[in-house]
Amino acid sequence: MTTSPDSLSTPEQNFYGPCSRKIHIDGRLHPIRVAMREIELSKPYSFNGQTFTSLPLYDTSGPYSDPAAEIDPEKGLPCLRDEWHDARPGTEPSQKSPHRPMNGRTPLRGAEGSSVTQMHAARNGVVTPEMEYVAIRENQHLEEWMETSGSVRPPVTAEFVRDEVARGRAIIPANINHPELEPMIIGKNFRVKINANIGNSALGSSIDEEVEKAVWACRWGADTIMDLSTGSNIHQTREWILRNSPVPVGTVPIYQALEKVGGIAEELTWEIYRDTLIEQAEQGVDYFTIHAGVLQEYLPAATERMTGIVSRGGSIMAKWCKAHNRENFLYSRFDEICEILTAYDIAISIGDGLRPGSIADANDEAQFGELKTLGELTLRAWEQDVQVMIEGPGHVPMNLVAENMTKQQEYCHEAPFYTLGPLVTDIGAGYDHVNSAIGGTLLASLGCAMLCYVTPKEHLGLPNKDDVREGVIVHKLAAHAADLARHHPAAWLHDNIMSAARYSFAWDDQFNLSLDPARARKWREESSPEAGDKLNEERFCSMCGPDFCSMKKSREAAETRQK
Ligand code: IRN
Ligand code: FE2
Repeated sequence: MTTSPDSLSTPEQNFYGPCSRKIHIDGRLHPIRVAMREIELSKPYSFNGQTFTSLPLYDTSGPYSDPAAEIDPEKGLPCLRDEWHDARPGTEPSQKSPHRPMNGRTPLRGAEGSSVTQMHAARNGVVTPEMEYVAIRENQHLEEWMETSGSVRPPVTAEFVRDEVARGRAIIPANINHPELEPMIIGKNFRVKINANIGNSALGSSIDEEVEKAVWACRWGADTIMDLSTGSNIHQTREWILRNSPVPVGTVPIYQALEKVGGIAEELTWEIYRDTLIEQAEQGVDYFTIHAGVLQEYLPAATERMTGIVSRGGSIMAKWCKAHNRENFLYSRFDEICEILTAYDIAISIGDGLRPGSIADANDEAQFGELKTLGELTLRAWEQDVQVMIEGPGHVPMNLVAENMTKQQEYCHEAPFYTLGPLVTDIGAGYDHVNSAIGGTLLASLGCAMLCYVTPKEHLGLPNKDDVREGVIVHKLAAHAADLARHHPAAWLHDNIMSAARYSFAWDDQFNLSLDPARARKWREESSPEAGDKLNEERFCSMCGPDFCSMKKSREAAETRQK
């Protein structure tokens, strides 16, 4: 495999600029080192009696933002989690799948009769290294600031994480066969997360391109990625992505199962599906989307809709049910599926096969009927200590968004909600990433735990690397806006420092603190080409020019008053 030189190495490796550095915070309970990215500020900023000369930020980029890291996609990332669990209790080497992973590890599985899930540990009172990792990552180290900022949110301790996982209100997707992963948590009491979908289709893209998109998605801020590959080389593409991914990787296994039967839905069988689950489980996939709620009884209502069934997985299962006149095997075999998931600690993301694909179909009988079934399945998965999240819509007008959140929480017993947007209108083609971020911000501010990104190519074509960037950054923005609305103290601190920097014309700090520092810096430079080295000293920008800068004027007024 070849990788173009500008894609994985310096200076682009440090996309965040020279004032960003990698720091590590040691665990207290376990031998973990939690990676964060720290921004060195050009001067001190004070709020509530606390002074900041640097700001540690939540970081999804793994080794990819560490200029010192040696990155070779053929070798994959270091197996970080292997060092935390010397011998994983309750596991045994597995030979269930004929494939061997590129990292040279023999795949593990839970020994007969033992569950290796985070939920199982949590319910038995055990704080795992993964739980401590996410507690620190979610800004436990800003304790002092949390106190002085009068935060109304519960402090994120390792014990709090354990409790949230035990009661199913949060999940830590971390397959025991994905040791390269830096653990993260999805739940309404934590930072809002975003997922980036990548993967090839029958009509385009190569393994190289998909790995490059995955790596860049992590650099730009994706908290998880999903490999939705269809077409050729599905197994290999996923292998390369997993071995190079510091974030959890999700898949929709029915896509690969469908490839195995030549794309003919009627020919799918439980046995083919089961073997696909095991193949992917042993590679290290961290969560599976499973469309188990598409039941025969909901199909008539879905057929009468404006846009029918728009979920790929949902339409495959609906076709199978109709052809055989039998209940969806993902539903009838659900307990057996869960048994497989417990052996590898794979989280289930129960699919919304009947999500509305148009404004006209939002919040209809088919959608909410399925949602009730997803709640029933949640309880069945929890019986086996399987971690669950619930997928949500789709296309929903703003006035119907809130009802989605309340019904999901009620029907699904507070399991985390993971939604595609929602898109708040059907006419956004070319701008559907913004369309999705509008609905996503509202839903996340009401308690949605993770947003699935949408790119500008939605409804039009397979996204390329630039589309991935737009999609990730715009949804990061949505997630952060929701964190602010939900009084996340670390999010507020970030914004406060940014505004202080803006008010004092500290340009470098403004670039470094923004979600896309490279673009902010580039556009600023382009707007004042004549300024050269003096750019950083300018106390205005080309938007208003020197005589109309309101910030400049109001600062001058304040300074005159002080004299
Ligand atoms: C997220 C919420 N609702 C759907 N999603 C994502 O859509 C899901 O996680 C996966 O990435 C993709 C599945 O699409 P289909 O098969 O439901 O169309
Ligand atoms: Fe759509």
